[in-house]
Amino acid sequence: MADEAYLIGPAPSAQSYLKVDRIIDTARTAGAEAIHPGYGFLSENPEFALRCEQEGLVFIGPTSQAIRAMGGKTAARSLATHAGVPVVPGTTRDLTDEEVLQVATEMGFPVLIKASAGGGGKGMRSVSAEAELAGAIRAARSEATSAFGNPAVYVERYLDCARHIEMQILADKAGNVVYLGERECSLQRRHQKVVEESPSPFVDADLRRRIGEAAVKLAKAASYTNAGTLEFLVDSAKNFYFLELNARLQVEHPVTEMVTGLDLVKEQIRIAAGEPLSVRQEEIQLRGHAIECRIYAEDPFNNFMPSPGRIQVLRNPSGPGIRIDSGIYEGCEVPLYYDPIVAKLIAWGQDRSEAIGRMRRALREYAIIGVKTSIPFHHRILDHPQFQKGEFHTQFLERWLAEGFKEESGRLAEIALVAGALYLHTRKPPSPVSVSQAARSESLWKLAARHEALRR
Ligand code: MV4
Repeated sequence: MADEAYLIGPAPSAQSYLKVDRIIDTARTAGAEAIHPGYGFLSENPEFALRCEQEGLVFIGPTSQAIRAMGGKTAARSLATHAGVPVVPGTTRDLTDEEVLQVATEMGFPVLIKASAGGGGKGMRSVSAEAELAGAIRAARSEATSAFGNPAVYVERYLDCARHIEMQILADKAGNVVYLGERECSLQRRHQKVVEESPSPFVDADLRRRIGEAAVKLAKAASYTNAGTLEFLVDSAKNFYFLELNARLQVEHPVTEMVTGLDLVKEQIRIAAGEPLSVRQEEIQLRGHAIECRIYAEDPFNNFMPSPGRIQVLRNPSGPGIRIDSGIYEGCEVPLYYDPIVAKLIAWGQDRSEAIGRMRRALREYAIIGVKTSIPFHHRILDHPQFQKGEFHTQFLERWLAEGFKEESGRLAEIALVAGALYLHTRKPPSPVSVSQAARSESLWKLAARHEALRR
């Protein structure tokens, strides 16, 4: 869909997408005025934002200073504390191993050891008793060193069974800051989000206003500009605690776009161009409910193993309230080099139940053949009574998966497709045994994919 394309280097991101010089050179070659950094790669890299500033290119995001100030978790925590925004009880400086023990003992278990330079759950270890402490410190420091090149850690009280709620903000260069409502992001597996929604079924108007005002206060204290997301934990008593600020547009921003009617990338570009926000706080209305399913090319029935390969058949769902942000097409190759997300399926409805209904229908219509996807997993989540009641928390998915997650019921549509392929191939009704064997055979998938009758 791009008007122009430039080669930035070989497929591995360390030799292309993460090479600051290559990106700057390419922007020069293309005659670009500005760079939108996307969600990953260099999007929260203060050196990259600084290089853009120095080269006279507009970085569509916060200033390098603001990115740097929010990149350190302990610094962000003390900024929040000074701004009067509640944080999870814990330390605001880096600790030695002895200090970790001392703080944990004073605070009482369970505690969470977190990488000071980190974010997104990397270098994070929960500890429920003193005996586990030494091992957890070692693991957290080593993960922090390889991920961030910095072994520093600090300690927070571990909030079990809390909700992970994030608040979207926009801030222009004139100092206007607005909040655009929350996203419920508690459904995660190994710190990968699986389903997000807005509004959160757990957040009422009063809590939304209190979290929103806290987010605006913190953004102003940090002289933050452009789009940003503040992560909070909310406990069952509806106390909220600031966790970290993500200084970029996030993958799940479409659910906020669907309920606010705003185009967040357009707002980002306006802000970067020095224009004021297009809306005032009192003009922002949250309408209806939106849910996003992140479609990953991985096998939910085989421990979520990445499943690269060629997309043989692709049929996108459509209809009222359905949006797909996707990077795949029939015949394309899903590479192993990058994050396995291949599409985002978003459903909007007048209320949560209509959004769920539309999402379930769209998931049924979605046909991706050639790679395994998380679609059957999404069916199971949307069918779960606790999801439907809106009663879940950050531990929900991991605990449910630990109980065992069975293959059969989620695979009915795929098994029907294989049965159809077998029938067309042999002109005989296939036996259940041959279908279930065939469903595990790659060559049959390819056969099914080639059958024109089935494609239609
Ligand atoms: C926490 C927490 C509980 N207590 N901090 C995960 C990503 C990072 N941004 C912050 N995260 C969390 N921090 C305290 N003090 C729970 C999470 C968390 C989580 C933890 C385990 C399994 C899934 C999770 C999903 C979202 C947030």
